[in-house]
Amino acid sequence: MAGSPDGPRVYVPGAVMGVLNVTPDSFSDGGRFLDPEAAVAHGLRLIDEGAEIVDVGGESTRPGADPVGPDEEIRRVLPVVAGLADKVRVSIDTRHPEVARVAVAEGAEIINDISACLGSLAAELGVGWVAIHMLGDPRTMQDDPTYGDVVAEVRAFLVERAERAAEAGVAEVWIDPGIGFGKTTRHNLELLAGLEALVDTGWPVLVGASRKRFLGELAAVSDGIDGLTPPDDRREGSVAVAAWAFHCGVRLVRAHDVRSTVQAAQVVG
Ligand code: HH2
Repeated sequence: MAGSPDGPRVYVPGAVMGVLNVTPDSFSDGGRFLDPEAAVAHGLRLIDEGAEIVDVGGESTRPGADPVGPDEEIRRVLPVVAGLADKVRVSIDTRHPEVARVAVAEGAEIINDISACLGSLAAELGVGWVAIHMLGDPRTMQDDPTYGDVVAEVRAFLVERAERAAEAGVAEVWIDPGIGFGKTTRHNLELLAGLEALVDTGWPVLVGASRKRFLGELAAVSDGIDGLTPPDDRREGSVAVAAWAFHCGVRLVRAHDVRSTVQAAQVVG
C-alpha cells in the first residue's frame, strides 16, 4: 500500500530500478561498464529483465571512495543516458548539479541525489527527485555513525526534505533511507525493520540495499566463513531484502540483479 501524503492510500505494485554504474571503482560493478557501448548494452539487458527505471551513475559513493569532478562524471554518463533515455525512464545518480543538468537535457527524468540538496534544481528542471539520507559524505560516513533513534531521525530528515521539494514544485518526490550511507549493520537492520514508518509518511519509498556490505557480513555468518562474501555472491540477501521491502509497501527497489528482484515484486506485490 502506498499513496501521496494528500491522497488516499492505494495499492501500487512494486517496481525495480536497475543499477548501471559507469565507474572504475563501484563496489560491485566497478570497471565493467566504463565503455559506453557496454554500458548501454547492459542497460538494455536491465530493461529486458523488467527494470522500470535505469539508474545511471558516474561516481562511486561506496564508503571511502574518492570524489570525482563533474567534468569526468559528465564524460562517463552522458553517452549512456543518451543511449537509453528513449527506451526507458533514466535516473541520474549524482550529487553534482552540473551533472544533473546535462543528464536531464539528454533525457534523464529523475535526479537520484545522495546529497538530498538538489530538490530546487529538480523543480527548476521539471523532473522527479529522490532524497536519500546520508550521514556526512562518502569518504567519512562510516567513521562511527551514531544515532539516538535511527528510524525517527532518518524519517524526520526525509519528510522535511520531501516537503521542501514539493513546495518548490517537484511533482515526483521519492524518499530513501540510504542503506549503508553512514550506517552500521545494526542501523541498516533497524531501518529495514522500521520501513513501515517511512511508508506511513505517504511519500513513495525507494530502498537500495542491493549487494551492500552488511549483506556480505550476514551471508558470511550464515555460511560459517570469516569476513565478507563477495558482492557478486550477495544476491539471496538482496532479494530477501527486496521482498521484505515490497511487503512493507516500498514502491521501488534499486537492484543489480533485476530479474530476481522483479520476481520478488511479483510474488509479494
Ligand atoms: N546506493 C548507492 C548508490 N545510489 N541511490 C539510492 N537511491 N539508494 C541507494 O541506496 C543507493 C543509491 C551505492 O551503491 P552502488 O551504486 O551499487 O555502488 P557505488 O556507490 O560503489 O557506485
